[in-house]
Amino acid sequence: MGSVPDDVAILNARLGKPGAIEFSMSELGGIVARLSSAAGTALVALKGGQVLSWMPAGEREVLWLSPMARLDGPKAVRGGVPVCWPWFGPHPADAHLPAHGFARTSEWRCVASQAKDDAVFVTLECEPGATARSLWPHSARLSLGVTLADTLRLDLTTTNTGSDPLAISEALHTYLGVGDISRTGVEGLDGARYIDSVDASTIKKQSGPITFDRETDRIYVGTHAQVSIRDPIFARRITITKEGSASTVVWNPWIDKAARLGDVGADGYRDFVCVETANAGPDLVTIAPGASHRLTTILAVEP
Ligand code: TA6
Repeated sequence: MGSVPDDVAILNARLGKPGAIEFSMSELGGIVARLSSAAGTALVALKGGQVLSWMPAGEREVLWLSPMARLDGPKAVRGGVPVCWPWFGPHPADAHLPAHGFARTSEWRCVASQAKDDAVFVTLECEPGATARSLWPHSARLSLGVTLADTLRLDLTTTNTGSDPLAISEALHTYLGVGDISRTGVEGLDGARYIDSVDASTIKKQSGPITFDRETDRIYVGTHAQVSIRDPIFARRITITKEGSASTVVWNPWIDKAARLGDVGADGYRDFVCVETANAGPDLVTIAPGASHRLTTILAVEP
């Protein structure tokens, strides 16, 4: 048995819950918290505060994770639920800044844990380094609550600790595993308007379910709708309910963009769809000094 790194041993002593919450050094090269209950298991990395896995009891993995995922490099991990904050997509004013902000490449620390009945909770807080703080000269606290029950709930809370109003955009950029993207449908956005990012950001209106036969990258705006992903191959429906979110982003890179990204794997584009609980595009969030905003996504799986 190799020696357990001190920080893992300290985390387990302080925040571990036998049979429910265990910290370990992942073979991906970073510390992860494994949440377990009768309802299933989940894995949360301290890097980026990123949920990497959710397996409800008796169900296959719900989230997709890049075969190239590493927790010990500077790159964001592709897959699971990346935290896009304090901006979504390219920085609105400076294209040199990292896409989707710096939370997903920052170290986070676990500050609370709880296991009761069939629910297991951990709370993580983002610890942006000096570089991140230099990129974004504002004062805010960012926390992520992860609740494993028969659903998986993520609560991303921004607190404005400064003296000026704070404007952010954000997303819980969920990668959902599917049997075959070309057989997958996303339902619940019929009639919603969207920004089509692969067609000169043209504004369009959704008609019926979203299906996939090419690169698809859309920000549905002004919508609070529950969305479901119909997967006939895995014979399941994943439902996403959200709070504090006015946008839903739907993305699949398809063949050429997946090849350019380089960390999707051969044909990996077929294996996932991103349905993201967000505040993006025109749906900026402005937080008054001392106030907080919570972005919540709740995933459920039905046969
Ligand atoms: O959410 C869709 C999107 O904004 C796409 O435009 C694509 O860039 C994707 O996010 C992944 O971004 P990443 O920086 O993780 O490669």
